[in-house]
Amino acid sequence: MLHTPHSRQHKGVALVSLCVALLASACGSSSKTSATTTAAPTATTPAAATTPAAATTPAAATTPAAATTPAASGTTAPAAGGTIKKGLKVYFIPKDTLNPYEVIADDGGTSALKELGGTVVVSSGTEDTAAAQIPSIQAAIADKADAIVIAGNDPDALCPSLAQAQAAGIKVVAFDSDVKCPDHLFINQADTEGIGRSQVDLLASQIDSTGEIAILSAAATATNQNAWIDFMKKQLADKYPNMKLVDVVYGNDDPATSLTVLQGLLSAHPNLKGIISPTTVGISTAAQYFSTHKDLAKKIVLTGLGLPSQMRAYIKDGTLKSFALWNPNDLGYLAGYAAASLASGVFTIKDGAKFTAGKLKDYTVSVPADGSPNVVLGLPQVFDLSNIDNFQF
Ligand code: RAM
Repeated sequence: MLHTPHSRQHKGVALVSLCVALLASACGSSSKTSATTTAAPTATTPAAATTPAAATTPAAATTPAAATTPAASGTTAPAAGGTIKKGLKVYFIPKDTLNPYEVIADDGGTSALKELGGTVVVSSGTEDTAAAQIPSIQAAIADKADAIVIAGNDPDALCPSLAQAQAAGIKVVAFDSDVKCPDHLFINQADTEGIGRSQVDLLASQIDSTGEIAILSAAATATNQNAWIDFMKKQLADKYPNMKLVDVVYGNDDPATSLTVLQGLLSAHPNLKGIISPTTVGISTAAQYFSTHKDLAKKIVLTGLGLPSQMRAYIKDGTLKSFALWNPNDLGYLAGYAAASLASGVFTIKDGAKFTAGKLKDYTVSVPADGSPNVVLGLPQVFDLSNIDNFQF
């Protein structure tokens, strides 16, 4: 399912609460209180996990202010019963600390814990690898964190470290990109199948469902992109016999690498009609390149998943027509509430378990036969010239 630009005008509140579904795809360091801090990585951490400079950080996401914030004193009573403990410490471990998307998501987590009287520590490496995240898991254990919220750079390689954390009593929540480890909850940004299939539909509608296409992805081990790509392939097989996927390249959510693999793609496939980049780093890199190579922009349709704040200029100058996303700030906020609720024993991870996520209201855990227990934030939104100015994240 997808929100299309004409389904509504954005009012600055959670996408999930306002949207009308129009299009259905098959769906099936140091820490201090009340502020996000970036933990100093351990000696084994590759590069310092620093908060990106303000210039590279997109405008703050549209989290509504005080009106929706629960009272700061006392405890917050979620619908499922039980109370969230004060003073919780939650480690947010994004894919990396430089990606503006991840920064916005982590900010959402910080807002959630602030509402709940706890703190967030943001810690990760600067490259999208499991190895760069493991020191941050170790730091969370050493720091006696109550919960870890992690965007997995790899589905399996983080499991031994996360198991150590769980053995130390730390609750584990994955968000954005899942891990295939036991006993954790996955906060999914939107239905995985719906994202994958609708990305292909978005491109198909602009290339007459015909021609060679390619994917510019993030890290080759990223669980989220790989799951979306699997459904893109299914959608192509099911609905678009005249579209041919000729290549998938991986830019590791690093702008320089994304540009290099994009240029390789373009020279290897001179007849390319379309590119899907299901990563905010990939699509913004490609859009920037196309905006200065107008011949390419005329010949090749670009779409994917992007931040409106990064893509606005390229929609306005006609480099691309449309792309999709959800509100990453809400994703982090929901993950923060889930982590705090789990750490407080408000709910346990089982099918049908319920918890309340502040301004985003109520969520129910579902346990699919072949995947992680999860909750889904909501529906993706399509952005184009008609609505791009309504979104600030
Ligand atoms: C990038 C990251 C992230 C993904 C978004 C759409 O920022 O790869 O994991 O969810 O794009």
